[in-house]
Amino acid sequence: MASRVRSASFPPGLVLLPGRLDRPAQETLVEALRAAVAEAPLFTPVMPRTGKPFSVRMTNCGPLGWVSDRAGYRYRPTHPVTGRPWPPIPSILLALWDEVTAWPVPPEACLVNFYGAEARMGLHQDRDEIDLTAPLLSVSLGDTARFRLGGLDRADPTRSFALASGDVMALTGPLRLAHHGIDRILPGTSTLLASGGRINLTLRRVTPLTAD
Ligand code: MD3
Ligand code: FE
Repeated sequence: MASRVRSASFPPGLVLLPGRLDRPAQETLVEALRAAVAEAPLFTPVMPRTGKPFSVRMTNCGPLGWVSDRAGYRYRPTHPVTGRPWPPIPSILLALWDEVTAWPVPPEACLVNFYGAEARMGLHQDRDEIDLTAPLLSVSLGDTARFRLGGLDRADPTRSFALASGDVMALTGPLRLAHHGIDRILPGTSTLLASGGRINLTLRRVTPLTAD
């Protein structure tokens, strides 16, 4: 297989599907996201307590959206600025979730991260979801990013690899709580977004299965 990354080097629980979305599918998705962002504008989250702004701008689709402000990290059903419900998750993403994860219930949150050339995301864990057994699905669009993956302990060794436009990554099992971050964006590596930058979409299940 002509993948850019040897999947044999990955720990169990990580599935990387390089180029899973072809260019037309990426373009369709960007159009759907433009409509979503028109309804739920990108906002700049700030760190709990310190109020330091993220370099990444965000919005969400779906019944729940992830937000961060001085009060903390949490999921909420409405946009923090407009107060309106988040727009629906684009159907192409719901289909992708079914195909790749085969999880019995749909995702509740699609976090949309927008990275300009200078944006990054420090090493962190995602643990604000109540159901930590559900998989997590990530889709990358636009400029390539250098992604860093560590272990369950912050001090565990890390590895890094590239996430390019159209790449899809699923995280399951113990890896769901691994530390991870975005070291940097490689500007000019994609023509998908006319003004450059990178979009990452993360599909998440938030509430337990039994809540359905
Ligand atoms: C590996 N976003 O929004 S997505 C985030 O590219 C976040 O924007 C990154 O980390 C981005 O929280 C990475 C891929 C991802 C998401 C969650 C993970 C990888 C993960 C959880 C555990 C291990
Ligand atoms: Fe994360």
